[in-house]
Amino acid sequence: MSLLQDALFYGIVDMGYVAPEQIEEATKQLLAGGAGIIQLRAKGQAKEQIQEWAQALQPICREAERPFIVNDHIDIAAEVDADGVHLGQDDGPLATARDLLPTGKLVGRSTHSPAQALAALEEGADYIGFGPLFPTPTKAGRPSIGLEDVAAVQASVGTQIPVFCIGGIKRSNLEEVLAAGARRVVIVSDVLSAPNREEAVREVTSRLT
Ligand code: TZP
Ligand code: MG
Repeated sequence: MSLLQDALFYGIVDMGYVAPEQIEEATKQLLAGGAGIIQLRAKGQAKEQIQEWAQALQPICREAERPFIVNDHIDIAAEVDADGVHLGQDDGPLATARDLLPTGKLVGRSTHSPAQALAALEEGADYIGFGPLFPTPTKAGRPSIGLEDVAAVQASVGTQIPVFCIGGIKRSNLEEVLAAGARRVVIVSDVLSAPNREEAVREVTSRLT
């Protein structure tokens, strides 16, 4: 299993952008392009359906030796032996996930300010998402936070755990995100909507090293 520490690009298989019949292919494309970690995100879908998808993706990620994370659902992560779970600010304490998952599983947290980033570190998060940096249809309604705090969060929290910048990042604005101090990114819609997803991810990962 590759280490979370090695992951510079965090791929999200977001079912808002992936047709159900393409879920395995899309996951393989993100992995082939160099995604260092994969999350299944399926907002508004029935739990039975999410578990079925998670069950399908777990062996693909295991085979590729990259961590597989389930968004929101600790019980599904446990059930399919995922490598961890990702929780938002309103998804309860990280300790709940620690209690319900075997030792060594990853627990990530979404954060939207430097204070939340620090709180997540203190709560024991294995990594954080930090954003949305820019407005994004993938998380409509969540105010964007801009680039001004990226360098400080990377220089503080980012020396302890991986900080993945997220939200409205595209190949076309990646340069300014990196110039602002980001080291690791999540890009969802721009790569999932690309005509060649693997190529799109490869372009991103080649610029992150
Ligand atoms: N959390 C903060 S922004 C976001 C999530 C899940 C969406 C990122 O998607 P995109 O399409 O890369 O803006
Ligand atoms: Mg959540």
